[in-house]
Amino acid sequence: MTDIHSASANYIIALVIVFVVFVFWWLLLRKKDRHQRILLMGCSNGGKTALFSQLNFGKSFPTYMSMKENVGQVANDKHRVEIVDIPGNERIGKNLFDEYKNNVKGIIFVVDSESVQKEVKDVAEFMFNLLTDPTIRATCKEILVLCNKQDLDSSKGPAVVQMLLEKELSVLRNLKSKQLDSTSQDTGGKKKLLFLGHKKKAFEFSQLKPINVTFAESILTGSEVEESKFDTVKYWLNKF
Ligand SMILES: Nc1nc2c(ncn2[C@@H]2O[C@H](COP(=O)(O)OP(=O)(O)O)[C@@H](O)[C@H]2O)c(=O)[nH]1
Ligand SMILES: [Mg+2]
Repeated sequence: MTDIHSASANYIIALVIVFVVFVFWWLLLRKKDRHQRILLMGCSNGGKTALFSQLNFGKSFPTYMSMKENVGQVANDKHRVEIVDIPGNERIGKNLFDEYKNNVKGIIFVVDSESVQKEVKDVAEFMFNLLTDPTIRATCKEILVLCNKQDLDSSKGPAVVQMLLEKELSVLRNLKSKQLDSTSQDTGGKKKLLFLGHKKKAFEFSQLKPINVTFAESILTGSEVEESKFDTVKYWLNKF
């Protein structure tokens, strides 16, 4: 009799333990799910790490060529969002991007507005790969193109950066789809690449709907870090 009692008591205790573990696990998952992840992306030297430092520590430190990601939590008006600074370096950046690209709700694409005209092919190629990534297209709803280094005399403003990128992305998407057509014919394969924008029109960022693309300017280092301009980023972060 006592044996039966102690066996059923053990059984109940085991059930309670399983239940408690399950509840903890569920709460943990829910907490993780509520994380809104924002990626800082763009070619090297644009100012991603300077932005990461400004958002996390309120100032920027001297930066080095980044080899690994920086991950931080930044509070907007409602809650905390996760900010991940991915290095622009091609090989390291690609691996880290693959690691962090799930569940991305927004991207801040940082552009060096001083060198953008000269390096527009590289910047557009970087952006093209990002905008045609199926995982990003499935979850990301907001992109802020931050035209940084506005303190430098020869920097281009957001309207010019937008025009340069739209022009280059138009050329690039046609080139890529032609390349893909010829390789698919060679191999008889049916590889599909997401076509950027409308087929019969020159590319414009507005064609990416439901992804909202906003352009803004910033100064992230030196004595000219202007609060008012940096506020654009904080305002944008409130969308999440
Ligand atoms: N003049 C100027 N330099 C900046 C600005 N933002 C960043 N930098 C500098 O640009 C360089 C690259 O910045 P970093 O944040 O490392 O770029 P990342 O490679 O995109 O992470 C550093 O020397 C920064 O001090 C800015 O607004 N104005
Ligand atoms: Mg960096």
